[in-house]
Amino acid sequence: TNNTEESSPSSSKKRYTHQHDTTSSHKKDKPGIDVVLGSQWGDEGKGKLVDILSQEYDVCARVAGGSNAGHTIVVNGIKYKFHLLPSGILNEKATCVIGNGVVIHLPSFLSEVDNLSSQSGSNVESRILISDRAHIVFDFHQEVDGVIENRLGRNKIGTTKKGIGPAYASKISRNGIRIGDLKNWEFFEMRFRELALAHMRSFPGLEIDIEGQLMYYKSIAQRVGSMTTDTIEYTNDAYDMGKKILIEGANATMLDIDFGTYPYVTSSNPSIGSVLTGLGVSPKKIHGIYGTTKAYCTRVGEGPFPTELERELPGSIGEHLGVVGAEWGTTTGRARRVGWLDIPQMHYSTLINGFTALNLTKLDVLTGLPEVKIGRAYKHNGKILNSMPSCLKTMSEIEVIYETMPGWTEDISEARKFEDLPVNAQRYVLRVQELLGVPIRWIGCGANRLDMIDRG
Ligand code: 2SA
Ligand code: GDP
Ligand code: MG
Repeated sequence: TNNTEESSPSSSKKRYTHQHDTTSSHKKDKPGIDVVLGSQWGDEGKGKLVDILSQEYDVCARVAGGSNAGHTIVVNGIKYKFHLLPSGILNEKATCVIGNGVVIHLPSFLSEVDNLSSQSGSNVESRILISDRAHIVFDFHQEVDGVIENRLGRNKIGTTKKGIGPAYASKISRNGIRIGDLKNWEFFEMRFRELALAHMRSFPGLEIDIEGQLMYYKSIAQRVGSMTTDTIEYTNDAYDMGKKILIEGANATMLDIDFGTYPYVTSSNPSIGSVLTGLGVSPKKIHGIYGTTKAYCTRVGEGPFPTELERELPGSIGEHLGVVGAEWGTTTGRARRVGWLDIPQMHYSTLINGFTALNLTKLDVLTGLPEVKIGRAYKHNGKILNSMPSCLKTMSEIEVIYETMPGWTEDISEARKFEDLPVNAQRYVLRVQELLGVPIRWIGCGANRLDMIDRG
């Protein structure tokens, strides 16, 4: 069974009876928890790094967001797309945890599990643990997401319509329903009826088949229950046992409800804070914080994007980045907006997350451009800005000062060492590293698992 209460009673007890376990002999050897985060507006290629790194980890966890996220991984030419499953699921030795900070649409989750089980021919389900405290996204949350977007009209956020905002709204307004509630059917049923009725009252015209939904949830309750556990206990026990834990960030810092370009953001905290609030671990346990950064920039959905380029113009740089980079949403298929790398934005993201190393992805997409630009500074009303403006109006009026570097034409997909890169590509990477003051450890040279330079 996956149930922590049954599988590790001694370790749970130990934590409460010996709160200050500083004598533990393996303490100094503990590897700590490493985190992969999105540093821009998402789709930087977090999934690929998590897939590669996860081979070395025992536990791989998701801590925020829901099925809005889309992580594409290419292994031996086979494409895998994950939304709720952590990308570490491809490592058959890893246990995957879906933390309390995640919001879960169970029909999507179960079909993702079933698809991967048949695709991989292995029992994926036995390696998944879902937090009993994670909130449920219902079908009506998804419908409401669409209704709200329609109401906003031209001011729409451009959400994925996966019900993320409405589900977090239920959570924050304290009438949400959690995965663990499925283990107590009467309570679940009562809460579901109340929540559904409240939504029908707030959104006239919204129809919810309450009895049909209850039948569905009753039919899956046992299956979900077998994956449900107290993941706080599980994760902290795993840490105490010296197991290596990797966290896969979903979405990204500029989409953070607090730090992003509000209101054009998602409804969670996809930056470093979600590791603590979305999994229940102490910051003392965090070790590596790996920021994933595209060698250029993309954004899907509405909202400010200072370094944006025109994508639709035939023969333009924007078209090159969009087409060569295959920049279409993993979840919705929407064309992603594209632009140059934005240093002020990256400074802001580095400040918030404290990256210990960067993963610079999709460098290969810049190949063939005669010149490569870097957004170096923001100017507003003739003055250079020293911080990220919070005001949308200011953001939309920003002028970006660029630095231009010569491009390269050589194919870099086979590069496996930094020295394999053409000199101009090396210069670009080193310049970005210099501007950000964070070591660029990994460099992405293609979509495949192996197309990566690790500078160690
Ligand atoms: P939501 O659905 O409420 O979270 O949308 C709010 C904003 O957050 C953006 N968002 C994303 N941005 C980039 N990638 C995401 N995942 C998919 C992908 C997106 C897709 O991997 O490509 O397929 O379109 C993601 N999820 C949410 C969203 O665009 C809104 O701006
Ligand atoms: P995530 O949400 O951050 O995990 O990123 P997505 O999977 O949504 O989008 C990144 C896309 O870029 C995926 O299609 C990846 O297969 C692809 N990708 C990742 N790294 C590289 C790279 O270095 N080069 C190229 N060409 N593609 C990459
Ligand atoms: Mg994505």
